[in-house]
Amino acid sequence: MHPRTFVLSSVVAVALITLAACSSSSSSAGPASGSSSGSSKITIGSDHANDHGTKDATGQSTFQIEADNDSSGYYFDPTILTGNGGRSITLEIKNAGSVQHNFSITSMNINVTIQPGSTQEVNVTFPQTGIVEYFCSFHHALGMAGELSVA
Ligand SMILES: [Cu+2]
Repeated sequence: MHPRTFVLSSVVAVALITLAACSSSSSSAGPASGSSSGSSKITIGSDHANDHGTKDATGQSTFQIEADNDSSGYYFDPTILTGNGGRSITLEIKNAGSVQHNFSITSMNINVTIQPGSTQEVNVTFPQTGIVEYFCSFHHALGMAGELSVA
């Protein structure tokens, strides 16, 4: 091997190692910067949901949640609603966004569409254990989902 060729290949090897180190560090920085911008994701069942917080409805007979959209995406606020296991509650779902949204719970046969600026009431029951997922049928794949869980 010519000495100069050897030097060149060493430089390439070092460059490749540096690239690998850069790409692994930048991929770990991605989720961290995402959560600091307030549009972090949580996993609900097998879905990824845009997380806009948790609220507790323990002891309440009605509770308002918002279906909304902004520059960060499509979401429910709160995204996680906790309450008494097995207890029924009336949710007042307000569409605070600029487009049609929907509130669906497959296991309860709930599928309600809400116009922008409107509110729809829906009776739901908290699970005894685990979670029940709710989602917007229009924006489910974009992370517009949430869950009822036991406080
Ligand atoms: Cu929606």
